[in-house]
Amino acid sequence: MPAALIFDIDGTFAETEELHRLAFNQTFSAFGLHWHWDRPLYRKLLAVAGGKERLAHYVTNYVPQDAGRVDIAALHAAKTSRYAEMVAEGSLCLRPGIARLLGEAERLKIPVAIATTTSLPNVETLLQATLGGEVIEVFAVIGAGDMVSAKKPAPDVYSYVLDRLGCEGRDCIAFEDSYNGLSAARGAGIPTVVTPSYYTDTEDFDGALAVLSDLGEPGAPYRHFAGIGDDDRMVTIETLARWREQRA
Ligand code: XBP
Ligand code: MG
Repeated sequence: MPAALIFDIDGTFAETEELHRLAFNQTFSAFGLHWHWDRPLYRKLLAVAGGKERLAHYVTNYVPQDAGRVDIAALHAAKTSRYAEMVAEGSLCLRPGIARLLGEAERLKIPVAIATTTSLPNVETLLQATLGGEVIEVFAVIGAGDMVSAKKPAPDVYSYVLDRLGCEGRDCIAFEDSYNGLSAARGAGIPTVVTPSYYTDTEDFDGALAVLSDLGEPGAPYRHFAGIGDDDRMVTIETLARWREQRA
């Protein structure tokens, strides 16, 4: 059995990045800024993990003339509120297999945790909107946002979560959707299942335990892209245990 399952949020739990992009653009308008992040630009900007870091990168590299007139922290706080409002309205759903695997882990008493770049309020709102109720208590540890100083692809958020779980990386499984996320999890020594998302589908996932279209559901198997798992149809605790053994 894996000692714990550690999930990324953005792109892995749900396809959130279009909503983040929308929230950024609405915030720019509200602040009177003539900035607009279209999809091709946002794809490039996503190389920088973290909203504040992404904004700072954009100002430096795309609109240096505006550097003196923007407060990145204020802009990001407003974007976070706007994003939370949209998530609370129910515009997102969980990707296939997420709720099923969480339920299975809970039944088998396998701890589940979160390791994400986005801020804690965003995680809470997303969990509330998609899983409802007191679900946040299901998670043994949540590593989010500025709880660590170096964001993905640095391994810090995964190390933070492993410390609090009291687990070794090699005994757990991480779930990620991006190159940055895979690098962070692997940097902490965690075998990682990658389910690429809308903005990350062309990235390099070398070194992943498995690369799959999603975690699969009964009657809707995942598509296998790379790594282990080409004979299976759904990611379950049993398949994860077997994959870890085969890889050991
Ligand atoms: C996701 C991110 C996040 C979101 C924005 O990375 O980089 O920054 O785009 O969230 P990952 P915030 O899925 O690898 O954790 O604006 O709240 O930072
Ligand atoms: Mg992600």
